[in-house]
Amino acid sequence: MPSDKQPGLFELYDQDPDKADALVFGRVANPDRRGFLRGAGLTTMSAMVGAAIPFAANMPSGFIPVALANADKIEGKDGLTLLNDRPLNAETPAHLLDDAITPTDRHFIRNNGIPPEDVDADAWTLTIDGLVDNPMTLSIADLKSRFEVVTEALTIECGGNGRSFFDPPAKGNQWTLGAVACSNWTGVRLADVLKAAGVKDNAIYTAHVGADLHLSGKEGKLPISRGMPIEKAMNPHNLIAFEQNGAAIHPMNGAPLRLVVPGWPGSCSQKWLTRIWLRDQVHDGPKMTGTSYRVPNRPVEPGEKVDKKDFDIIHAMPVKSLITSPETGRSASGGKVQVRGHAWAGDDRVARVDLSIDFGATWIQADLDDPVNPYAWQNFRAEATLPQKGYYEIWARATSDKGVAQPHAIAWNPKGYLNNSMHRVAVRYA
Ligand SMILES: Nc1nc2c(c(=O)[nH]1)N[C@H]1C(S)=C(S)[C@@H](COP(=O)(O)O)O[C@H]1N2
Ligand SMILES: [Mo]
Repeated sequence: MPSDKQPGLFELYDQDPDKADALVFGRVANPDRRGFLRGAGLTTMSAMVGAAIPFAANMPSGFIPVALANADKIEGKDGLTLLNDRPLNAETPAHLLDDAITPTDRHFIRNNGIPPEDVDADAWTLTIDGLVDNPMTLSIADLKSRFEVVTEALTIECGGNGRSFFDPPAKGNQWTLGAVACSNWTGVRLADVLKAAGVKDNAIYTAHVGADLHLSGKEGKLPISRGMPIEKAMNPHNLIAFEQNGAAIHPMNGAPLRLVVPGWPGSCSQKWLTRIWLRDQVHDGPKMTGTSYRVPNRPVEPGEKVDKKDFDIIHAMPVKSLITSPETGRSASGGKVQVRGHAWAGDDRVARVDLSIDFGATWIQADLDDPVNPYAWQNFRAEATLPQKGYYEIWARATSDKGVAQPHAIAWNPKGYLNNSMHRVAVRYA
């Protein structure tokens, strides 16, 4: 059992309803009542039932709101699949990611801890400190007035996207395909802010701090704090963002301020951002050490035990594509199928996307758009002709401008990261 085992609400209530209440609702004053519905669980609970809970204090101990027990709805999100409720993790089915720019209500959620409550954007500050000449603390208004504000479409993908397909399985959120999105993000360039702070020569790594709480609820204990080498931090497409798709960032996507570090594991993109600390060593915050967001530095056999010292920190994400139409399992009424999707390639560009309807025997090259800006996913489309009635699979394979293509099989690794094997969609020509 990993020490960071994080049971969900259903699991908790099943095992120990009183403890579950204490965790979700804070201290239970009266064993027959929840007392004050407040503290750690309230934001998440309200977000999940889609409204405030005026009579929360009357809810009996060990009682799960019926709306929550059937939770498929998170306020401001549409059609996401819930993988875990504590912490909240939800992904988007592939066919709901069809838009060129992912609407906010379809952007996945990956939380490691408890999001901050009662966020006040006007009072929010970001501190830049550590190995800088001018440590500074800036409000969001300061960021807007002191630095150029830019909007870019940026792809964020969780390092564990695709984990559910690993065999033997890997522990962690069982993401299928939908822990990826490409929204429009508005903010200032991280590089501009770091330059203004004056990065000292001996700074080699960033350390990111957010305002979410560790699941234990312990004050000052961070659920996640990751960083990146200073060379990546200076990439002009990393944003300190305060808007998502032209409006406020969704509370579960990091409002009011977050990092967006496209091309690298989503974990680099700290939400609820309060501090960026520059260090003269590789950052060692939670989820930076051990085997978190690391893969073996050599090919390993499925199921192989790998020594901790043989793991490297994941940098760029691999080349990948997603078929967003047709939806898998659909019937095509005629023999023609319009195929659409997106492709992306970490720090690189996608050079081509090929599709197969005959289990990889032959391939057709899809039309592929340029990215609207670097680090936006690229849209592709093609018409596939199914020769006769029956069952088909549509496969997509992207190739980067470095000539690297998606593999057929998963390169297995113990923690189930970086699954970029080809997406397969089932279609029946009926
Ligand atoms: N403060 C904070 N930032 C965070 C996380 C978190 O739990 N807390 N999760 C990270 C991970 S693992 C991913 S994949 C992305 C997901 O961003 P999203 O939830 O907006 O889709 O946020 C990252 N930033
Ligand atoms: Mo992630």
